[in-house]
Amino acid sequence: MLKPQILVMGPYADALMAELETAYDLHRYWLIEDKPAFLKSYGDKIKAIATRGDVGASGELMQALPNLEFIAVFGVGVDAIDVVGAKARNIPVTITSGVLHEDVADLAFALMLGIARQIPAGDQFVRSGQWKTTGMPVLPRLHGKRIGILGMGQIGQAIAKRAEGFAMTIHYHTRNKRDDVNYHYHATPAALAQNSDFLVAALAGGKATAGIVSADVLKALGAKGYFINIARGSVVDEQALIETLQKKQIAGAALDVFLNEPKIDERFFTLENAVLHPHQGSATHETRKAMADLVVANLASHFAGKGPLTPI
Ligand code: 8YV
Repeated sequence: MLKPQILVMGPYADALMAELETAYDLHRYWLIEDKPAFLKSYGDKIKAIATRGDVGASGELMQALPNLEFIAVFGVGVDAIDVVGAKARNIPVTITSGVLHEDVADLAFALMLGIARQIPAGDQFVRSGQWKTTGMPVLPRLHGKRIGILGMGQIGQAIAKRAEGFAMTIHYHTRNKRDDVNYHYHATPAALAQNSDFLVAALAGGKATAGIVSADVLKALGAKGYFINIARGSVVDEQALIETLQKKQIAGAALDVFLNEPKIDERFFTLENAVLHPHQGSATHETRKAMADLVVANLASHFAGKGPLTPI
């Protein structure tokens, strides 16, 4: 029997590519030079897209695939995918929910401690020999402070659980107040920021949340506040964030995500009050394996006629 043809949008780890290769006829979209010609010849043969949160799948591409049945995402973000178009065609979109939130929450705390206790600067301080002649400055503590979590999905809740361990007071904002959590709710992002020492973005990207961390929200966070982003670069007004950091109007920012990754705004490089990280929230061996397994399992379930396992 012929293997189903799948369009893989961006590279996966070798093990996942090899596993997919055993069951499917793979087309590596990122390596195809003449994409329009490819879509003309193969567009009607593609049954599924396997993609990543950061790479996505555009509406234009999906239109060139008339027999597309399924989209499997390696990741939880669907902001780069035409979800509305997929829904209109009854094409399920699956994500790797339930397996990456703990690691992303771990990284949020690494970043919070990294910026507040200046871990990268401390490393530099020791290596450069400065320690021999002077001491590092004394810094604000994290323990017992107020954390403001923007978004209270799986990742937000995993962050909140860790915050309990740090005896933090937990505040949050979501579009609608949740009945299933006991944290302090704020109706607007600005009100949340005003009540936060550490404001952590843990919400979905996309149009609905673009720039939700605005100049006003950063202002409300104040000169002693820190901003942490493990969500998407799009959720913050980056221009405002850079200016706010340049003018030291907040204490600092620790960022795992940016606009235009990996070619981010180079003004970030000059900011001493920022810790920068290359979008590594889910990048542990254990989680990447679980994510890969879930992509494989979702595709297998679909082609066995059993439907999606972890749809959005
Ligand atoms: C993934 C992410 O690492 O889940 C997401 O949306 O941003 C990350 O966890 C990324 O999608 C992998 O390419």
